[in-house]
Amino acid sequence: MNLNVKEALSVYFICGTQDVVRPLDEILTEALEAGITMFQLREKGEGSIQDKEERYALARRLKQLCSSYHVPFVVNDDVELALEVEADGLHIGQDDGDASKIKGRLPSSMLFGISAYTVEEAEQAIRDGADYIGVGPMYATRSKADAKSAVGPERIRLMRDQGVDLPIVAIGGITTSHVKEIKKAGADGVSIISAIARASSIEKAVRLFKG
Ligand code: TZP
Ligand code: MG
Repeated sequence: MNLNVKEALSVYFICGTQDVVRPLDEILTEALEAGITMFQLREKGEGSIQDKEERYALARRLKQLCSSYHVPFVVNDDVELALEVEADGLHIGQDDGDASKIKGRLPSSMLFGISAYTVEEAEQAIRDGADYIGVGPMYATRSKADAKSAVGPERIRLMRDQGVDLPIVAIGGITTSHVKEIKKAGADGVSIISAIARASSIEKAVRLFKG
């Protein structure tokens, strides 16, 4: 997939079955209809699907759904799964293994995202071959059990000031009211779980996130 990374990061919806109270396929369809620019399957934590076959079937189905809207499909954490379903991207955190080794296993066309909390982690992610970094949590979040303390958009500003020029997506506790300050700090986009997955109107939420 030949994609513009910064554009794809614009409204980056992240979700797993543990995050929703109605079928994920249905929620993702609404989000795609509304114009999300990328999707990440993050099947993780309490309530997530543990059965491998079931996880793979879910990933295949959601990848197909994203393709029909020409929206990149990214897999969180799981290299094997990303390779198996030929995902458009893989996203890993700081605890998911040696990033440069993981990068070496991916087809060159596969988008590679890394979460970075500090300037040092951002610089390391660049050396490891990341195509973008996810920075956060921006604000307090309930969607990640082991989330670190919130750093706010100032962290993105600091990274930009220190010369980090990779595409950046902000994450963590983001609502539609935060978009302006996050972009102003130097982010290329926002990534969101609950403010889309649990929105009373997904269409309206995505429209507001698009700005
Ligand atoms: N990484 C840092 S915060 C977070 C992840 C996966 C959760 C973001 O979810 P929400 O509901 O948008 O705060
Ligand atoms: Mg991870």
